[in-house]
Amino acid sequence: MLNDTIVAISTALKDGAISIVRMSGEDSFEIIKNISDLKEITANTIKYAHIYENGEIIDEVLLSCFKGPKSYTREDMVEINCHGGIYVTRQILNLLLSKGCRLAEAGEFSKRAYLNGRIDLTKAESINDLINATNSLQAKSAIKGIDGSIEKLLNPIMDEMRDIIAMIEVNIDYPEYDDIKVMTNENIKPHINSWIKSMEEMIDKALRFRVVKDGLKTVIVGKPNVGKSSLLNALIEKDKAIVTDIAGTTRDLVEGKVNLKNITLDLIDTAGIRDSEDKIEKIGIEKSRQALDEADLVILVIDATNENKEDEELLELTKNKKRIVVYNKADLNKKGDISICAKDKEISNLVKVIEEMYKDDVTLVDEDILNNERQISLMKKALNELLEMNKQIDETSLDVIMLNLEESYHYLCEILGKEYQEDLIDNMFRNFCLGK
Ligand SMILES: Nc1nc2c(ncn2[C@@H]2O[C@H](COP(=O)(O)OP(=O)(O)OP(=O)(O)O)[C@@H](O)[C@H]2O)c(=O)[nH]1
Ligand SMILES: [Mg+2]
Repeated sequence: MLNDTIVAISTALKDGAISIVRMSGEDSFEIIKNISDLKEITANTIKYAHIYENGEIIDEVLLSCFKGPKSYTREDMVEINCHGGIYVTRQILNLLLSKGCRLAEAGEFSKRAYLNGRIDLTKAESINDLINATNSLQAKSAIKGIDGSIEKLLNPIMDEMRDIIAMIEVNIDYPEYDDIKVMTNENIKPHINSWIKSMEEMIDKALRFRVVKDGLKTVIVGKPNVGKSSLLNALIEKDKAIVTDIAGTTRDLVEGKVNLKNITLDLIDTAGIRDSEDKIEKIGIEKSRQALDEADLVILVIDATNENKEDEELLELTKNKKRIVVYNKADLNKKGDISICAKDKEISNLVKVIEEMYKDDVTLVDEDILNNERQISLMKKALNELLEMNKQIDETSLDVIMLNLEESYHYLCEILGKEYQEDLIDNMFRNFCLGK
């Protein structure tokens, strides 16, 4: 039921100076008049008032009244700024519930904003992303999302697709109509190729940005005793992993998190990879290999005093991964492009290389970019439709091309949470006045 009046405590329920209880729905104004000394509602004002229960004042509040559609949900809304403190806030909530409000479900205010057409689905997602942001990149991209970045990103390509689909449709349905451009497989091809290119670019950027935004899964590998655990400890500035001079010290994966200037590394220190007969160590080495498979970035550590064939094997094993090779134990021997001394926490040149490596991806925050898994996977589906069709475009009839294009377009609409038929039909009417 969309028209019932919902209520929730919008601030964290703990002791504090102020709490906000928020109400939305058609009875909001009636209900607030019923429990307070506010008798006249003037939209978009903040009024000083008292809340009453059984004739007694229970709190002194500020009431913000928003007249729909000029409100967050597009419905009539009231925000009650009451005194913080769990008891009073709950008392006001219970009072509102007893007057006919229903307790809002999680996210229901934003859901109403979406259903009432105030925000599209990507904006609703961004509101949630902003609330859950833990670093500046996440927060910045969420703010852009709330501001409509996904719509801005998709609009040009969607406009073009919609026009082409509409033109094909007219070609098929009204072949006698001669004001319209004749559509053929040949003149559709360049459009499809350009859409494929932009979709691939959107996916690529989204994946690159997601890594820097949500944390880079960084796996430290190397043969035993090269100083992997020492490097982990130096990076996280804590003695988390056990360090000894015994080869095979680390058996389980050890995790740590470090915030560099612009990116977060989710670090995993692994068991040194070698041929081992030890049962426990073998399991650890198997885990190292799995972690390696899933890594966004691999730091391969080589002992500068003891480089041998085993390191070559690891270089081979990691050659297809995004990788940085560091030579450790610089206090004993300096070697290679990136030389560090993990024991003494001298690792600044490694940190610099990592920051440099992702510098461009970090600046993607300033662009309009797909924000999450749902959006990326729908974009992949839209792209796949075009790729499949492109393979056999020369043998395909115009109506099959149109169906495939519609399918692809449908996925783009789904990113924004739009009804695609409606969208297409609107455009048809806008561009052509057939049959008048
Ligand atoms: N001289 C010197 N010794 C180091 C350095 N880094 C680590 N070591 C020493 O190398 C030995 C092994 O260090 P770890 O960090 O445990 O090495 P690891 O690669 O994690 O070893 P495993 O867990 O057994 O695979 C310890 O005795 C460290 O003190 C360094 O920069 N210089
Ligand atoms: Mg170790």
